[in-house]
Amino acid sequence: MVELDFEKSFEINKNDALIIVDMQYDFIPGGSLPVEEGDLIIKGINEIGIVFKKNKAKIVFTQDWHPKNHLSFASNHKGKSPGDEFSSEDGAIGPVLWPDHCVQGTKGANFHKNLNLKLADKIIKKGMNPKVDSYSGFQDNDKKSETGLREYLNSKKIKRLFVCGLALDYCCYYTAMDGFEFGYEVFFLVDLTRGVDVPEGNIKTALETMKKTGIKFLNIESLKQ
Ligand code: VGL
Ligand code: ZN
Repeated sequence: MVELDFEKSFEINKNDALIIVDMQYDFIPGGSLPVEEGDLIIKGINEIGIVFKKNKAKIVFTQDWHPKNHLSFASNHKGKSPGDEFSSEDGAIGPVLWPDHCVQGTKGANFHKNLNLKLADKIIKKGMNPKVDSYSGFQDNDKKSETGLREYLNSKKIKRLFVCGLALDYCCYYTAMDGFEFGYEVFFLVDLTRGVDVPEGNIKTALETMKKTGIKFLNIESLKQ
């Protein structure tokens, strides 16, 4: 395990944003790219959502939203299977290929019905370019185009980000790292995320890298008030 120091008690304010990453059917057990225990974090996310709302913070949901011909899908590469290593030169796709997931307009791309969508101030869709993946809620993997998240947060004068959702070692990780790079103070809500751990050890590496970078860690208890 990675040793994490948790911040203690916390007051949320109007310059904070809760970023709820990819809480869609395909990432939840029963979906096509299921994250183990992904369903178990829904209740806690709704609970802290109320705390953020009460304190006038903003709440953003991200949504993985791929066309059917997306090149992150193994099915779009001859002879490849989900989980196979694959990296395009510019970092646009990889380091592995995925099963088809979150295809626009399918049930798998929908937010889970138990998620309180009334909390959403903004929904950011990502991963629409068939040739480029977008793990981060901020921008494409090749860093050539942004999703509009940064513009939105800046227009609301957001200073601190609180990241939760799926999957810990992909979309949550990249969103948190970009948030830090873009100058926000970033808190990772560890017990409100779950990871895929592909390749094995990836969750540990993600946590270590975030810790080294200066991202802080919080658990639900420090936010409930
Ligand atoms: C994700 C893999 C592929 C995620 C999205 O939401 O973490 N992972 N697309
Ligand atoms: Zn995806």
